[in-house]
Amino acid sequence: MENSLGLEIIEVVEQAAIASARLMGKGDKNEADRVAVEAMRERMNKIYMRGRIVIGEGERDDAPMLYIGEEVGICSQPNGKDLCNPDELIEIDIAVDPCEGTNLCAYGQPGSMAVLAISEKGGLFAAPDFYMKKLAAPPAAKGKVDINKSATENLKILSECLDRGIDELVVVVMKRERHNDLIKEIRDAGARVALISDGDVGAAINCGFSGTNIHALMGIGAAPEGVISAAALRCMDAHFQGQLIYDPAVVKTGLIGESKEKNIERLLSMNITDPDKIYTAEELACGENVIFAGCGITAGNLMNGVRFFKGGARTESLVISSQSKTARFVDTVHMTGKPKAVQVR
Ligand code: VTB
Repeated sequence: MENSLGLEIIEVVEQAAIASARLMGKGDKNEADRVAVEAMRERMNKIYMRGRIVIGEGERDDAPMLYIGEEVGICSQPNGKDLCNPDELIEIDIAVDPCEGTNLCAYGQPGSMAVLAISEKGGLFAAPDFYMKKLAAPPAAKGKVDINKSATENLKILSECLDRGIDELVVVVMKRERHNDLIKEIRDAGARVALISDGDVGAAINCGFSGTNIHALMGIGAAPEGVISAAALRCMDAHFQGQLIYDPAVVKTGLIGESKEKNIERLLSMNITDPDKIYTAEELACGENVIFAGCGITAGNLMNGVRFFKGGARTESLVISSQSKTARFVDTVHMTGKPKAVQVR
C-alpha cells in the first residue's frame, strides 16, 4: 500500500493545503474548507485505486464532495474501471479533513493542516459526527495514562514516564467553556496548559514526537478527527484513547443537537452498541497497514505552512506509516509557473 500510494497521498494533502492557503487570512472559513475539499478530491481521483471515504465532509449535511461513502480514485470512476486490473486493484478506506482548523486558516493563525488517514478496507473506525473525549500522550506513557483516571493522576503518571517534574509538563487543551474545570485541575496539579482555539489533530500528533514541548492533549474535540489523530499515533506507538460524547448535557454546542436518547438511537443504527466504549488508537485505526499524511496550511510546530512565490509554492508535509515504521517530513517546491530554475526559497 505504501509503495503504491505513498507519494500520491503526499500530493493529495499538498494540493489541499495549497488551495486553502490561498484563502489564508481572508476571514472565510467555509471557502477555505471548500477549496481544500475540491483540490483534495481532484487529486485523489487521479490515483490508481478504489478508495472509499469513511470519514469526510459531514455525515448529516448533504456534502457534495468527499461525503461519507463517496468512492474516489481512478478505479471508482465510471470510465476508469476498464483501466484497472481487478487482480491489482487496491481497495482502501480513507478518512479526510481537508482543512483541519478552518478558523485558524481563515484568521491566519498557526496550526491548520490538510490531513488524511488511509488503511485497507475496514481499517478505520467510521466515527459518527459527535464529539470525542480524547487523551493523547507520548509513546513512553502508552497504556499507562488512562482516560478513566483524573487529569491529576495522569499528570503524575506522565511525570514518571517522561522522567520530569509535573511543572515541566505542557498539556494542550482547546479553549472552550466545557474545559474550564479540566484546565483548573491541570493548573492546580502543577502542570502548564497550552490553550488552543482550534486544531486538536496537530496537538495530538505533537505528543508522538519528543522535542515538541507538548506532553499531552486532554479534552473534548470532534470525533471524526479523533480517528485521524489515532491513526497517526498508532503508527508511532504513542498513546491515544477516545470516548464518544453524545449527551447534549456534556457539550451543548455544535455537533450535538438532538436529545441523548435520539443520539443513542443514531449510534445503534450505526452498529455502535456500546456508546460509552473507550477506544484505543489500535481500535480506531485497526488496519494492518495505516498511513497518516498531513500538510501544513499555516505554520505549526512540526511543519511550516504554505509559502507562495512567483511561479510556485513550497510546502511541508508529514507522512507516518505503520508499514515501513517511518515518519517522513517532506519539503516540496511546487513549480506552477514555467520553471526557469528550481527556486528554493
Ligand atoms: C473544532 C476544531 C478541532 O474539533 O473545535 C472541533 O478546531 C469541534 O469543537 O480541531 P467545537 O465544536 O467546540 O468548536 C476539531 O475539529 C477536531 O477535533
